[in-house]
This record gives sequence, structure tokens and C-alpha cells, in this order.
Amino acid sequence: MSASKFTYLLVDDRGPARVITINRPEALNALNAEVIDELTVAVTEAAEDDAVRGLVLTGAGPKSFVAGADIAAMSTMSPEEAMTFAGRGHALGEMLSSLPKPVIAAVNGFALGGGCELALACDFIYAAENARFGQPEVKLGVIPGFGGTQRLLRRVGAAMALELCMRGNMIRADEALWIGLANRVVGKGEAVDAAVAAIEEIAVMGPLAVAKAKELIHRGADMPLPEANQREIEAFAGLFSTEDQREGMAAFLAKREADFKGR
Ligand code: CO8
Repeated sequence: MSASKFTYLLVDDRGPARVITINRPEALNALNAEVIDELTVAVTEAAEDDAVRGLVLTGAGPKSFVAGADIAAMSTMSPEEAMTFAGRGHALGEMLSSLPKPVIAAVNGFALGGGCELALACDFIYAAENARFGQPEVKLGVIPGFGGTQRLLRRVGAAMALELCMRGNMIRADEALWIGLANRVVGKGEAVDAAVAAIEEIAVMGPLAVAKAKELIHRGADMPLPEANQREIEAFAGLFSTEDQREGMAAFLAKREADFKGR
């Protein structure tokens, strides 16, 4: 696949992982409408390509993942334009969480505002030790508009979400780990490699099972527990009609590696 059709993205396949790098280092990779649109195209392409087994999202340069939505572009927006912009961001977030493949944010520096929200829209976050997270929108007289209030609430609980969104403070990678915002902290410059390695591990698992686990966890978070548990029972049973289930269990019993076909 050619990366050249994108102005603001670099796209690179590393084995089964597609690494999408937001490439506006002069603006610390801030998100404008074009970046959101290009990400939407790149994610759609990754969804349709069977060779791509997972996505890694990151930012260009050692300093920033994404330092937020583009403040210069937002400064003149009308309420209607702001609604369209936030709606596009939310549509991208929904696309990432409904993609039947893992999506990992490799946070290599600042993940602020819309950058923290983009990372939160991924399935999980690997942070470099120099990563910094925050929702500083209140300093600009606005609030997170790309899922920050709601995904933070669900990821780290109300009290931490309230502090981050009302105080606008930045937290370090180790603090993000303590509160469950980041899953793992790695050395400076190592977040993408760690995320690619995780995609490689996931790529040898049963793909139907991986997709179903992701779907159940994302959808179940907003469902009453009995209903969500019922969905799990049905999905578990449904996998027993797949070749992958027979192959996975036969391989275990024969003490060999499974060769899943995604059927
Ligand atoms: N938007 C536009 N430009 C930016 C942004 C941004 N968010 N962040 C940094 N830049 C630019 C700077 O203006 C500067 O440009 P120039 O060199 O032309 O002056 C360049 O990037 C480098 O930045 P700094 O010189 O400021 O670098 P420092 O190391 O001094 O500071 C910081 C780094 C602390 C990250 C600082 O740049 C900063 O505070 N940036 C803004 C962070 C912020 O407030 N982010 C939240 C924005 S609001 C938001 O994201 C709302 C999302 C809502 C919906 C989104 C829907 C998709």
C-alpha cells in the first residue's frame, strides 16, 4: 500500500501490524479535520485488508503522540462547525472500537486533549516513559469533544476523570499506568516496537475469537451485566461451530502449534 496519498499520515506494514503515524511534527501532530479524515480512510483500508491483523497508532517524532486538536483551526469555529468536527472524531473513535482487529496506541510523548482521546479510542495504550497525558481543554474554555469525558470515566473511574477534565493537569506515564489509563510503560522510543510485538502475538491467536472478545468487552461496558453475560454465553457457544475451535483444541491435545484460518 502506498503512503504517499496521505498528507499527514505515514503508513507502514510491519509483519501483521499496520503502523499508522500521524506526521505533523511541526504542530506536535495536532489533529485538524484533514488528519481525522485521513485517519478514517486509513482505518477503513486496514479493516478491509485481510493481511492486516492489527493496528498501531502513533505520532511522528520523539516529543509528541498528538498534542490535541488543532487549536488554530478550532479558534474560529462556529458551534455548528465544532459539532461537525467533534462528530467526525467520534465516528473515528467508534470505527476503532468496532474494528474486529486489535488497535494499540503507542504513545511516544504528549497525548493531550484530542490526543489523549485518540489513545483512549484504541483498545489499549503502551506508553513510552516520556509520555504525558492530559485533558487540558478547560484551559481553552472548552471540554473534551472526542470521547474524553466518557471514555476516561469508563477507563479510570469518575474521580480520576473528574480531576483530569476539571484541573487540566498533565500526568506522567507511570501515573497513567497506576490509574489504568496505560497498560504498559516502556523505554523512550520503544512504544511502537512493543505494540508491534503485541500485534504479532495476537496474530497467531484464533482471529474470530480475538474479534469476539474485543466486541464483547467494548459492547458489554455499556450493558446491564445479565444481558452482557448472556451475549458472552451465546458468543462462546457460537465459536464451537468454527473450524478454529476444532483446530485450536486439536492442536493443544496433539502438542503442536495451532494453524488458525479464521473460519
Ligand atoms: N494545536 C495547534 N498547534 C499546536 C498544538 C495544538 N493542539 N500543540 C502544539 N502546537 C504547536 C505550537 O503552536 C507550536 O507551533 P509554533 O512552533 O508554530 O509556535 C509547536 O506546536 C510546538 O509547540 P510548543 O512550542 O508549544 O512546544 P512546547 O514544548 O513548549 O509545549 C505543549 C508543548 C505543552 C504540548 C504545548 O504545545 C501545548 O500546551 N499544546 C496545546 C495542548 C492542548 O491544549 N491540547 C488540547 C487542545 S483542545 C482539544 O484537543 C479538544 C479536542 C476536541 C475534539 C476533537 C475532535 C477530533
